[in-house]
Amino acid sequence: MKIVFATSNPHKLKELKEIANSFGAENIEFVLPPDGFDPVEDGETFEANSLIKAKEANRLTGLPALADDSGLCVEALNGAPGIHSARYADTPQARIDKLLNVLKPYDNRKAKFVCYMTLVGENGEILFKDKGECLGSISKTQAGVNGFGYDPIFLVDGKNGLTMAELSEEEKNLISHRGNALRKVLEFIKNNKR
Ligand code: ITT
Repeated sequence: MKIVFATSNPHKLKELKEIANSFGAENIEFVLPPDGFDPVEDGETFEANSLIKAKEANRLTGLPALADDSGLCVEALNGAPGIHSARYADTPQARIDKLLNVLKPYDNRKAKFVCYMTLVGENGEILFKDKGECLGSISKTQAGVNGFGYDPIFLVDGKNGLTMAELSEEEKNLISHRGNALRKVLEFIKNNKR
């Protein structure tokens, strides 16, 4: 089956394909939305924004569509940057620098990555939605070059002080918010034989 993955973020697509392959979902072909895909993400939650993206990709293609709305939620900042993670500052490095700076006065560094996925069918109807999380904390300095976004400052719980960017792709996908969310979607698809 063909599913359009409602994203403009190439890092998400790469991870999605790797997670799907290791799940054994070779029967699913993920394609990207056409040029002009630029949904207005004006929802107030990850859930709302993932539905907006999935519906827009479905509208443009007539295909079933899957969207990932994700971000980093920091406890001491009441969940910020949260749904604004992609727009917290102008570049990935500026976003990291800003967060490290804002968090300087705080002892509580607890944080989590959240990924909300929504799958809509050919007619735009919601087939499945669920979320995945990955718990950790924000480091004081950045480390590692793998992954993307905030990975170099996210210390993964249970990984002996390693940041997400110091894990291999396979290790990240096994424990990441995206991996945890996508495996639920793939289970749903498998059980519903679509
Ligand atoms: P699309 O909306 O086109 O899918 P986007 O990057 O704008 O791409 P989001 O609105 O969902 O996507 O914002 C997600 C942001 O959260 C992303 O740009 C990163 O800054 C951060 N993020 C999400 N998952 C991450 C991960 O696995 N590692 C590091 N940062 C992540």
